Amino acid sequence: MRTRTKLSAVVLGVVTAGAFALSTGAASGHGYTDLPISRQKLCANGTVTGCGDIQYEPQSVEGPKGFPAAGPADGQLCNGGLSRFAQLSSPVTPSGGAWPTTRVTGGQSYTFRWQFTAMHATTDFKYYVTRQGWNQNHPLSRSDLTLTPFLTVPYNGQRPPQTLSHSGTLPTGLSGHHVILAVWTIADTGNAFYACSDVTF
Ligand SMILES: [Cu+2]
Repeated sequence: MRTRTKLSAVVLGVVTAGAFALSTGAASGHGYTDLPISRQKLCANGTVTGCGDIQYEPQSVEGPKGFPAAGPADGQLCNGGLSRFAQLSSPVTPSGGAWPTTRVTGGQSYTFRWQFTAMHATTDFKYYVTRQGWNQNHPLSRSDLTLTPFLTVPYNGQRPPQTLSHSGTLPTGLSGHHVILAVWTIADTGNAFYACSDVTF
């Protein structure tokens, strides 16, 4: 009897640990930008079709943090290094068309917006943009980007609200199609969330 009690306590402990692992795993993906609208949100709202799994979980583009020194490999920046979301890094949509763009103006203020399904403790938000003359015919790589962010929003380990907006000035000297790479760096894990938005300056 004593043995059985002990055993069930052990079993209960294992089940609890398992449930905990499951819940932290499920919490692994949790935020995306919708201003300017990101590729994952365009897939989720049906504007771009045939995207695969990302249409059901636009918040899940989670990869290693530390970009640009670390982070996802070149060619996988827009999908956070996750092969099942590789469509996000393709220079064209799954049907072969151009990614829809948001019109923006260099030198003017823009209000960026994130939607979160899990409000993780946050180090900061950083925004990068492609250089003039970037290679638009391959998956986005470091060589395409100005590797100094044009906007950094420190967050000091706080948890953001469900919807977070912040403003910054868009860089000057750019024209035509560009990609803004938004990076949400988590304070208490080794990860960050990535979102690419196509814009026209
Ligand atoms: Cu999460």
